[in-house]
Amino acid sequence: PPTAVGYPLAEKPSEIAANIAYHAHYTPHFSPLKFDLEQAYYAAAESVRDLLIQRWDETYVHFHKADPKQTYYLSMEYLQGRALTNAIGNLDLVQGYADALNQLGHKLEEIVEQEKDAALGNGGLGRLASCFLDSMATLNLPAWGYGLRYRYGLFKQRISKEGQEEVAEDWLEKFSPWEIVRHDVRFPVRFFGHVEVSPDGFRKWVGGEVLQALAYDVPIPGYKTKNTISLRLWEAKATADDFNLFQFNDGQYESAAQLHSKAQQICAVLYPGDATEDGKILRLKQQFFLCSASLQDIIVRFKERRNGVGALQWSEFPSKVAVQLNDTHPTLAIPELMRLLMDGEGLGWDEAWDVTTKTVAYTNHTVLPEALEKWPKAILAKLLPRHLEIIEEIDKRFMALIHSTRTDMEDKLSSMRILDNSNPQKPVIRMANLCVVSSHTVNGVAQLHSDILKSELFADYVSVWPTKFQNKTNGITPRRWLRFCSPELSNIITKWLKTDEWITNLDLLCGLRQFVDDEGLHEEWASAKMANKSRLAQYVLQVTGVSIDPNSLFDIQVKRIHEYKRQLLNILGAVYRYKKLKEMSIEERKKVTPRTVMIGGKAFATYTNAKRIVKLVNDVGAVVNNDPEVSKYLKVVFIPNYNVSVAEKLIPGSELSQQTSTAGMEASGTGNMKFSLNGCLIIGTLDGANVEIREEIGEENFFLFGARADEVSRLRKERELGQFKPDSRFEEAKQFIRSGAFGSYDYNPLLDSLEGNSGYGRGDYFLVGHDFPSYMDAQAQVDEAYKDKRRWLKMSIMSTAGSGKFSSDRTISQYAKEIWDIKACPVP
Ligand code: DL6
Repeated sequence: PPTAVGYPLAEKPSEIAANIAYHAHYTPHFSPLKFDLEQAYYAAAESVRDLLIQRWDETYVHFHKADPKQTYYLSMEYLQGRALTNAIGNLDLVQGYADALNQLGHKLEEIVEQEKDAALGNGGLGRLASCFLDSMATLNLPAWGYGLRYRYGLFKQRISKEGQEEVAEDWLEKFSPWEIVRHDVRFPVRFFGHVEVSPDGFRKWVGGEVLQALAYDVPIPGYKTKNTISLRLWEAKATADDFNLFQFNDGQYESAAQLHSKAQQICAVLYPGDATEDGKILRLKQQFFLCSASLQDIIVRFKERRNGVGALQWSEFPSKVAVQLNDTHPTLAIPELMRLLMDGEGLGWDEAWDVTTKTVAYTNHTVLPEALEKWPKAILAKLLPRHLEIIEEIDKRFMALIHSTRTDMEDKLSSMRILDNSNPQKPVIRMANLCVVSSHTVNGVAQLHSDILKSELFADYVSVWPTKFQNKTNGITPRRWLRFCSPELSNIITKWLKTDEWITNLDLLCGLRQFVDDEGLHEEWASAKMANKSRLAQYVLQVTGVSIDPNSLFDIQVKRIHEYKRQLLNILGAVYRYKKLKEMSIEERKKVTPRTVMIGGKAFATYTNAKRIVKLVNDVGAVVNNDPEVSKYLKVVFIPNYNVSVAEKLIPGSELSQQTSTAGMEASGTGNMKFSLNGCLIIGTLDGANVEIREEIGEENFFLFGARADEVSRLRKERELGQFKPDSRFEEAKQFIRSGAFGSYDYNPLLDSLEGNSGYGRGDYFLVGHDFPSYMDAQAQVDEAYKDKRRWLKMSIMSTAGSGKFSSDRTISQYAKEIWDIKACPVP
């Protein structure tokens, strides 16, 4: 480990300014003599990085000396967003940087806007991983994140007349100041090849193609602590030896650099299309690449730290290493750890299995059948032949366990085993089953979700291993999602609570309840909200050209576009509202609560109905916003290219958040927590973490609608049997769209999916028709409540006051204690 660290770096504004100027000059990325916004951003970021590197090295040295048990979080996704505001916020240097940049002729608010989001994730799962890293660092926990360094993160969404268009987002185009390449950290990762057996029965995976995994580290600073941990992102590389100079000189340029191009494919994009066999192979390659590189790194560190203290004992591995699988994407870590231990370190099966199962834990993030990964056995046989052998052995031994200890469960084995042979021509590997069988702990991400896992998806396993299953309700970091994105509201909270300790102890927010009737707090609260709404209105104007009124109710739904999340309820509701406004007299309209409905989110590129929903929202907006009779009372805006930095603008200015998933289908949701923390009221179903939010903030502060999770399967059956009578408002809204009121695009296929006899054979699977009337009734309650400003403010304050439970610090403390068994290791 390095020893020469720890020279002090300047933190006064004048010294910060000098350091920024130094970087502008001596670590240039542009031609000299310019110090525009972009140059100033890079120089400022590099000066912050200096401070982080110092803390980072100290943290590494301290962890190395103290040698505590460490957690390694394996995730295919991280939605880090921007780093500058977060870093200077966590270092408590926001004012210092604002002043320093002023001295240099720039404004901090403008500089931070120069940064591109690191969007190495898709939605909630990736953002959760990023919130977790912030909490791990803040809680001084010895932990690492591992992921992939995708060249293009999640696509950039453009909205045209046709609807959504996907464009590659080149976040690394100019360079990211937030990553450090570690040229000394690289590991070989093999694909394809075959298994050789030596005369003494030793098995070895050989041949195929071998790429290098090269480490890029991103510093993750804790809030007001020295501890700065790492997010290690792997990039795939081929070497000079893999470049065929002979072929190149012979004019065969492509084949000369074949392995280089294969390496580039691995980290090109997140979730490449997997409809073809090549697409499936590429996805599995990505997953294996992450798992293999990370585990080799973890093993090297374990050996390095153990070597000084007597002989290496592999049985000690689980007392030094906890590996958390973020969903099934990194499942291959299980057979890879087995392989490295057996084939690399010479352990026997039983010893390797004991180490692996005491090390690995698995978090499930969905019950959607289409999201539960299954990979064809034939592809595994080709790409990872040794791993398939190991997986089949785990499966065989699991069956033997059931045969010998649980004969009563034998009839369940076909659905419990890892290998699904139900189609003997095309056997598949069920990744979730492999995770459950091989992990010491399995958890869901909200109480309702964990209960559903135990009573439905994993019920059979619960009867085999009753203590394996836990709940860890998700959380969000209060730093990014309140302190930094809404400084006005934060300052008010700090003033009234007489402490800023709530930033690291979010339960303290409940102290606001004692002031819920205080006029003084109401006035300040309302003025902070209005400032945030005005800022949001400016942003909306800038990105959409639509002017919205900050005095209207800001009603926001932002999340991935998916039928189960039911953005369709929202837009059908807006269509109905529009139709009624058109039918009203001028006098009647004046009594209506003016609303601005904002919807944002990306649809997966191949998900046709989701893309139709995006188009519909845009088409409705184009008509409503240009209708002079109505646009004073209703605006419908599609917010393009929703991502973390856009969320940071929307959430503080929100007043009503739509959390409308069909009950039982949203594992948790974390957007709901961010809105509630910012004093936004929720209209929502009893799904995922909504249930717990409602419990915490009080049911009188939550606009509830829709079927309960335990009613859903009966309602679906009734619908199939033709026993469903649709509400006239639902019929009217659909009919209005079908009539062409919003243009000539054919919305019939989308609307047909809501009919009992749907051409898609789903018959309104997501129960939009069933929940529509109660949704509209709840919306009417919202309109009434909003008219009473005092009542609304009280509900808003109660939402923030009741959000303490949803800090990711709480979630991570629970993981640390109840799953990982790790303890804080603060850098002195
Ligand atoms: O746990 C984080 C996040 C939850 O809040 C969401 O409810 C859940 O949908 C998401 N799950 C996934 C996995 N795949 N799918 N769908 O993204 O995890």
